[in-house]
Amino acid sequence: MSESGIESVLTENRSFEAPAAFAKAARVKSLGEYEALYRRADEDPDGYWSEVASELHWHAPWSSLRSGVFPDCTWFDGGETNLAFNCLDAQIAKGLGDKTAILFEGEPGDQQSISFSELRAKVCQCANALLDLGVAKGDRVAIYMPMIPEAAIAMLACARIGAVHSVVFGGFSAGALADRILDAGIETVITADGGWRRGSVLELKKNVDDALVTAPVKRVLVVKRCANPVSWQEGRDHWWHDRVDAASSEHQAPALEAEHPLFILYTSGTTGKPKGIVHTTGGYMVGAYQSTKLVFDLKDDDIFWCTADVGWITGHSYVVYGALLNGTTTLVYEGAPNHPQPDRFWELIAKHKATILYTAPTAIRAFMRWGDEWPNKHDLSSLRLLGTVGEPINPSAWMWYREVIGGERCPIVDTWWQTETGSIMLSPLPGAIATKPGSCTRPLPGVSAKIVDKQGVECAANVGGFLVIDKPWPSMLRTINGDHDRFVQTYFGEIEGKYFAGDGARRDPDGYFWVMGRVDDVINVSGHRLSTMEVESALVSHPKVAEAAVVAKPDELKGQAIVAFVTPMKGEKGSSALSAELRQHVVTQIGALARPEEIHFADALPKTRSGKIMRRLLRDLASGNTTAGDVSTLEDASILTTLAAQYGDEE
Ligand code: 7RM
Repeated sequence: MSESGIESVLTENRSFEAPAAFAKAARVKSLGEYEALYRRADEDPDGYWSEVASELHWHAPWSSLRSGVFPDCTWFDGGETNLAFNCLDAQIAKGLGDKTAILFEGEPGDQQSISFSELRAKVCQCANALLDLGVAKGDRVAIYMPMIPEAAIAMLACARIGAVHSVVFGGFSAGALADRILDAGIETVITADGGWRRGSVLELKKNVDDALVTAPVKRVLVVKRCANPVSWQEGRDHWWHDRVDAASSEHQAPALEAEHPLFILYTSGTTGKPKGIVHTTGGYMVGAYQSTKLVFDLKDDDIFWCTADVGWITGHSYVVYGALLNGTTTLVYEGAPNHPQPDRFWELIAKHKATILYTAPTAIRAFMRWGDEWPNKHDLSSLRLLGTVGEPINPSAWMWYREVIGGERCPIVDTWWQTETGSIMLSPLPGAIATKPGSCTRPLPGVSAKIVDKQGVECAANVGGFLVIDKPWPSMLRTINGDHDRFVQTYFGEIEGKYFAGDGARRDPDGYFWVMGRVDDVINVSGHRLSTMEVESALVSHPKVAEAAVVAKPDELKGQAIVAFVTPMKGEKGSSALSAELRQHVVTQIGALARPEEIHFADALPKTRSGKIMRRLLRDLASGNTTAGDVSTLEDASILTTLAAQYGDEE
């Protein structure tokens, strides 16, 4: 048995109860209460979701709670609401006007505390500025910003006027931004002159300028963040401080139909082209609201820190919408976790008295490696709850998180979900569900998750299978932008009548879910989703490349690392210079997150008789000479390979 296998046996049956005081104060206080709530939601989903939705403000009530069946479901038909109104005006009406909504710290150390009233004023100003510039309901707006309050303000302003936002992570290249602008039909880009990252300026406006050469838009709104010189196109480019600061801070939030599109967020699938996942107003709002409240067991005085960038779904649902919908203070930090030193996160927690920390396993593994002395220098006693998301967490990182960051008193919520699901699907409810290191435990009330085989038959305990959701939920994606057939085929074409997430998982005899990883060609590098084909397309777009195959290998820090096998064009030779050139080419095409860790040159790639590249062989090759460490604990390679073969991407 491998070292990682031993660890998994040792930890699998360790379970941790929350401290009694935590459970006593929790919204859901015991396993029995959770199970009763779960059963209730399962037996009467309409009753359950209508109760949840009624806690929010509706300009007009829905006439039908849910219509249709997979894949074409709609929620709250006839209902009208406004997400930004619920995040802001409704909180102010509850008396929270003076409460801090956004607590911000920039990488250079600048701070802002923005109350709900102030945030509403800023959002209204931005909404009015967008309207003045000609942005209308239904128009698509790209947001390409650093993690500064203006990013959240821009999102909320779009939501307020019914413009559909598409946030593009600031780490994506100009090329990736251009692809998204074209696919989403973007007419307006909101950006900044730059953002701070490890002491240097991330040149966002410059990337926008480069993207607009091939993907022109009508207007660009630019926040001055770094006093960084930028080039300017009169008539197209507008400064935020000219337009937004001058606009009125009064704006009546219009009633928007529940199914009005709220945002498009691109995520990688199995092909070379990222998918524009479409979420709609009412259902997404209900999912983000309820999941934040239950999973993080929110209290009035919480300071909630979700470290994700707003360029990812986690930033959408938990930095911005879920927190504000619950009237919770959300902490926003602009920069790197190790700038100026590896204790920046712990310094922030101590300074701002954060009570909840929600971050990714890859970050936890980096902190582990940097050493306990960094967290130990700081008073982390304000923390009461910890969360993880984005990839399977190896039990040793989980234990470190619990002991060193949580002081053994904070429950850990390991939350499984996806861009497509909109909100958390599987997670412990802290206080009610005992945790096991590496398991995301049980489904949230209202979520019907199963492990099935290819025929859709439920697997026995501990037998690996496909993770599916077999009943509609409010925050599910509605379509893929511009490609409804692909939506139907991708998510509902694999397993009859069920939403297939792309992950392999098993359930233990206690009913706990253990997610092992993707069974398709999606890879997960530091919690970032990429497709092998996307990286392959980037490589073959280079003139010296004839053919490329990309696979992932286990990586102790990143979870998975990208390994590329490249056949150079006739007359070209593989060399370290070419390798460096190709790695840089991928960065330019997609972004630094897709940079291959290794490039191997080969005269030919191994293929089957039918001409398919034998990825399994390449995967074995790529992983063979590495020590798997404990990162592969959950990612039981053999089970995944078997599942992948059933799934059909292998010979
Ligand atoms: C929220 C997010 C989704 C993919 C998903 C999984 C993996 C996410 C966990 C996880 C194991 C977890 N959205 N994943 N959370 N795997 N345990 N708690 O990450 O669309 O970017 O990625 O991430 O493979 O399918 S995402």
